[in-house]
Amino acid sequence: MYTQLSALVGLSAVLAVSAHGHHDHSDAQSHSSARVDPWNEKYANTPDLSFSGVTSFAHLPHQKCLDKPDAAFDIALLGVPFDSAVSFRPGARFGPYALRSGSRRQRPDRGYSSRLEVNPYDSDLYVLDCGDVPVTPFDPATAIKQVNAGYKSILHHPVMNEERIKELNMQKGLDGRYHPRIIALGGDHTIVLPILDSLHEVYGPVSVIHFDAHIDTWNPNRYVGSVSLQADVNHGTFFWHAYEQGFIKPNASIHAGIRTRFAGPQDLADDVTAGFDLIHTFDIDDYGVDWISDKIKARIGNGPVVISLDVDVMDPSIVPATGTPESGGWTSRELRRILHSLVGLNIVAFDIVELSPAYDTQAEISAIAAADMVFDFLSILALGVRDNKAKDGQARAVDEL
Ligand SMILES: [Mn+2]
Repeated sequence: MYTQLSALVGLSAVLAVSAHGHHDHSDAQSHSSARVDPWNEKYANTPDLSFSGVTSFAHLPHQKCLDKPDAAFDIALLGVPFDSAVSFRPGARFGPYALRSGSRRQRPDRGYSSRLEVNPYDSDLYVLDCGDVPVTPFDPATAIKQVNAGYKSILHHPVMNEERIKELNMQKGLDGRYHPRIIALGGDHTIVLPILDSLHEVYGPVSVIHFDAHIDTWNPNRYVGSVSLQADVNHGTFFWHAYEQGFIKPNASIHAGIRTRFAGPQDLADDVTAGFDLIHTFDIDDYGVDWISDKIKARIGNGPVVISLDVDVMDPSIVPATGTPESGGWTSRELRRILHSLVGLNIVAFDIVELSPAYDTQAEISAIAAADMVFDFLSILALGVRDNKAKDGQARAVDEL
């Protein structure tokens, strides 16, 4: 009976080792050479399961890259836990934590997308979870400087696989060098102002594809709570500041999913001034996903573009965990179809913001949906940038027929 039980639960090896150790106690050398590690003897290099291990994004390798300026990678996941400039519910400082938690069922060894036909965790690009930028929660002006310094630092780390980046036709910086792609995990949307500052320095003015229920180009002079210069920099005004500071390319950006209320038509006139076109949430029923996708691509063209995704673009029934929810949003399925259609654009950075897990369900529905969007971002990067020179040549050839 005992033999059967010990075989069943695999105890015999463990018991043998401990008996062996006991008998050889007087001979340390013999003990160490004969030592059998009960885990590694049978289970060496077992990968972590979805529910085990320290929680990095998708169980990826991780390090605090800000403390290792020479660390090389091609794609960095960078948490930015700042939420000191929100207009309604706070809590997005826990967004990076929630995104990592929501990503636990993503694993490098099970990361193949049957739709996009790529495993972004097993491509020739090295993806690293770079940890967070530790920003002060007490002083927004300083926190924004910290985000700026942290993002710039990561953006200037060396890339790991330059040849592959070249093959993927990715954009070089104005300095003639390749820079890592960063997926920022917010944080409230204000973090995109210092992010655009950093990207502008490397690439010049960029376009933005902005998924959101809100325009975030509010002119601070017309925005609620404009009581000081610092109060004017917040998660509803940062795109206006980015426009004023020249970070955004004129008339080359677009919002998608808009449905909030406005003070009046002047808000929308300011939005045009800031360089944005606009797709309403309701357009998806009137015109469909392909129309939305075509409109985005026609607006952006081939230039460097940033994809900035506020999770409130999704309906609060899908993603309740956000600070300023608005009814009538897209499903995660609709949004993911639109994202998938953006493969081939010249994307230089992604961010996902405004995930505020205190308002999530116990089932983490928001965090899981948001982490899946990050998987799509990674897949889009792994598939590279469409070679427009080749495509234009082909299009011309067809036209000539
Ligand atoms: Mn929003």
